[in-house]
Amino acid sequence: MKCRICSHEITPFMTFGRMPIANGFLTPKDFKDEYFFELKPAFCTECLTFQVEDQPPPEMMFHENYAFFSRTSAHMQRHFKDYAEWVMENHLRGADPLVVELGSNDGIMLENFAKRGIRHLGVEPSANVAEIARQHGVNTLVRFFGAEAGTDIAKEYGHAAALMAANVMCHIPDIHGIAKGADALLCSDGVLIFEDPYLGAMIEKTSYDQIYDEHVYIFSALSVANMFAPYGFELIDLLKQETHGGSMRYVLARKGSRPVAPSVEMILAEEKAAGLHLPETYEKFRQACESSKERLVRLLNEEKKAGRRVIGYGATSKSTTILNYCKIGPDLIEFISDTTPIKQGKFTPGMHIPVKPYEAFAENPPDTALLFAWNHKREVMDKERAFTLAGGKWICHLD
Ligand code: DWN
Repeated sequence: MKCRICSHEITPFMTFGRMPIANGFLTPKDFKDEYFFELKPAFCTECLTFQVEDQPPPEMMFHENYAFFSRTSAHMQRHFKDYAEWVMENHLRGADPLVVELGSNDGIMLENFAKRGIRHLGVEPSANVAEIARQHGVNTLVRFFGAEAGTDIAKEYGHAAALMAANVMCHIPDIHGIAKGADALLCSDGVLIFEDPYLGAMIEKTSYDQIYDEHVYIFSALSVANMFAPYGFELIDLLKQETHGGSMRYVLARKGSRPVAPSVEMILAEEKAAGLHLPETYEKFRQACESSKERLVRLLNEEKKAGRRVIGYGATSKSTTILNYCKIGPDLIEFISDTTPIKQGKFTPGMHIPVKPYEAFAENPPDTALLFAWNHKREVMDKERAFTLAGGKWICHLD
């Protein structure tokens, strides 16, 4: 395959096997037509970008029934409020600045700008989540962002002081289109700010479940610097985040237009020390994924043998990779509890484990809970103190 960023010839270093759409929760009548593709990650030694080889067409992943709503976590609501306030304090200059967010989901971040009367626009391709954003007072355009959208928005609303994204950029194969759109939309000292699950954290934890259809890239600072350099952008700041199991916030501006923070040199050096630029790191990662799979399947079989009920906690997108890679089905996990109404009463993609409302977990607690929403561990542990104190056991593929 050709690298999506620099067109260098690259080869996947492993396969996770046949995968369905990660957020494609379905009913039994849809089982026979379920879409599958092979999930194969690859690393480009030229531009240092970690990416997946094949990705289903975007319309199959992001549509009016998209199953992920950012508001489902109280912790994430706090995070986005802090993110918005940080942008306001550090990066909004001039009178009446415009902020644009791509993939603004249900408006969880932009509502903080809306409440302060700051000019804002969300650009969100999934109509159902965009509608929720509008209900929260967030101006939202149902559209994919790219070169054309950047130009159109600049014409209609003027140039933006900040173009932001959270957990979105890594979903977009055409980063060149984003860079062109950012160039057309941002004013001369405007900033492009985005955060996504971080490659450094994924390699360190073997959190291979960050890899699924929607996540076409897992970024590092090294790769982000290479991606945007041809369009005249440079990294001016990097901030590690705890969200989504370890994320990075990247801040870019036109070269020379803003001072570069010491964090940039520091984190680039840290990434080299961790070997994120070396192919052997990914061979070790492949081995670590295989060991993690063996261990989880062994654990679940031991639970089954001991006659213990196991229930999954959080039907995350990430869990689709775990379940299908490890071939874990309803014989090992009775059901998965999830607070998202659109997932409830359906079955998980590929392995077809029932998804039930949270009440099903609370009313008849299992012996063991497999924590798929491990990135929300603190919030879940606070909520589930009674289960834990009563002897409920927690397991996770990362332990
Ligand atoms: O990039 C993406 C990230 C940011 O969000 C998307 N591609 C899709 C999504 O990924 P995810 O589904 O892995 O995200 P979460 O936030 O790990 O999903 C948590 C799931 O767990 C939700 O379905 C809600 C559920 N949940 C629950 O049932 N009880 C969550 C919490 C905190 C709970 O207490």
